[in-house]
Amino acid sequence: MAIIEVTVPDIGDFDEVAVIELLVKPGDNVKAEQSLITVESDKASMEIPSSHAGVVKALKVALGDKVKKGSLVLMLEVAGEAAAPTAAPAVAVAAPAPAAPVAAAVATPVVAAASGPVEVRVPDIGDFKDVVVIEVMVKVGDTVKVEQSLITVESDKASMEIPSNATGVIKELKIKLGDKVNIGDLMAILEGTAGDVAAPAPASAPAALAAAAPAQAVAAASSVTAPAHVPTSTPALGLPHASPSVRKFARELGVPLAEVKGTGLKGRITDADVQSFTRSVMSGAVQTLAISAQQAAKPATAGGGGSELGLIPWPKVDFAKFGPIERKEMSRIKKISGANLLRNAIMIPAVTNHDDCDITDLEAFRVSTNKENEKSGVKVTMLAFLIKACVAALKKYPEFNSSLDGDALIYKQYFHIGFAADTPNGLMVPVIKDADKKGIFQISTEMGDLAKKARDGKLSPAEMSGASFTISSLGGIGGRYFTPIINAPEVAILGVCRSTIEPVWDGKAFQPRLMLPLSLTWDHRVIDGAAAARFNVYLGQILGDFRRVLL
Ligand code: CAO
Repeated sequence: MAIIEVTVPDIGDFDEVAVIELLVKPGDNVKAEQSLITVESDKASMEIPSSHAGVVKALKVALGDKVKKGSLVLMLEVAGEAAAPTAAPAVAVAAPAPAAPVAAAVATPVVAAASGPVEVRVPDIGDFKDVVVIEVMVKVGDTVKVEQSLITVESDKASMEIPSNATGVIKELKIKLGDKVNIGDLMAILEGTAGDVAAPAPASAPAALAAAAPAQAVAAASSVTAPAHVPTSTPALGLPHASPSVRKFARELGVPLAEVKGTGLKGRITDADVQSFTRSVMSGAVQTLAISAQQAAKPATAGGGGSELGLIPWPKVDFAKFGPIERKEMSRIKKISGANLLRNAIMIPAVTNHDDCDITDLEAFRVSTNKENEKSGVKVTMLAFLIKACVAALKKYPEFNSSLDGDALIYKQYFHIGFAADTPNGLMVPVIKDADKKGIFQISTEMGDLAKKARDGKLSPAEMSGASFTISSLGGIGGRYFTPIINAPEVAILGVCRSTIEPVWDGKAFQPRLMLPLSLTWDHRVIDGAAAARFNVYLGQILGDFRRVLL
């Protein structure tokens, strides 16, 4: 056994790059070529792999450290007396060119351009062939400067931005998303503005491409120096799919890229995605997992002990003094939903209106419909009718189908209805998408499927997101009324309990009618009491005579 030092190899022109990810920890068994850390400049990111197989004894870098060629990454225990050099790893980006031209290229002198059209071509990008254009960062009419990134290309090992070697206005773009490019390909034609041109273009790799340089140093790397390779931008190691500049942007804002949904090519995360995620978090529409987890980690009953709100501390009681007890950790779902419920209960000035509606005829229709369709295997419950009735009421009173966005309201023109489902692991809220476009049977079938998935713990995040209004039905269990908590960023939720036969005065006599108790909770910042009362009355009218849905 021998302990060797693994250091950062020649990483081209990168003087000092930040460590943005630690991919291993002490005690880990690593293979030769396994990536150890990810480093990043503003133009490229790359992984530094191990040159040997062994066990990590000590990490010598921390997140945020700046490293350069020769910096110690970690101590590795390797088999054998002396660590035998490993063959230069098969780094797909290895470029045969010596390091010198790259360094020279970075220092490319900028010279005055002749006025008139200037062709901007793909420079020497090392061994890369047929790399795909995954992002075009400029458009015709844009003024670009030397070194400004024009496109991002991606191979299976790297993503990198390709900058302009000239200053000017883009007259023509010669590439588009999805194109495959090689050295020398024409990217754009600029109208030079008596500006600058870096000479000579194709042969010189610009700074952004220095990411390809580390591989050039591989052959020269000592036996204990880890060769570098440029990482794939596919999230093989849990890395989100994003270009280095987007990663940098996200890091500056503190945005967890793993939680951002990419809308670019192949789900790639763009600057706009990071901005829109930031806006959603700021408006309260989205909560990062880190914040959810922080809240969940606090005592759920105490909601963080109360100190944040200036309340007296939550009582601490030694229950065992009073009798036998058993302590059980809450499920993950309960912790996360608890944190969300607590926020919603505290943050929303919520009011609940209770009402009853006559569903005698609808129940008779439901029972006869189920009888007629006994063989189909689809059973219709009152909840399917409630979803349809709510859609009609949401159309009539659109503020119930809205969300607050700062001082504005977002009126949703879709009707995605969440329904609370009781599962062994806790409360989950699957969503019937586009309920306005679906019939009662389809809604019932989807509800059955989603409720089963919820109970089996198989609901996907997509199946639980996007609701514009939620219904919580305890009708199958019992009870009279309750005060459901709004599922932010929605602004209202309907609670339903078990229907019972009640004596209802018809002007002459009491009649036995089947009455359904409704509890509508609404956000008083958005909805007024009168609107809530009208919503319930209208809902009752529809449930009382379902033909009104057609009106
Ligand atoms: N009044 C009277 N009976 C009702 C009723 C009502 N309002 N709603 C449902 N029922 C009946 C159904 O018709 C069914 O009767 P049969 O067994 O005779 O056919 C029975 O109650 C069971 O219904 P169900 O609960 O299986 O079906 P559903 O469509 O009403 O609800 C679901 C589905 C997934 C929402 C439900 O199973 C569930 O999980 N409910 C709990 C929701 C919850 O926990 N809410 C609280 C959230 S806040 O903590």
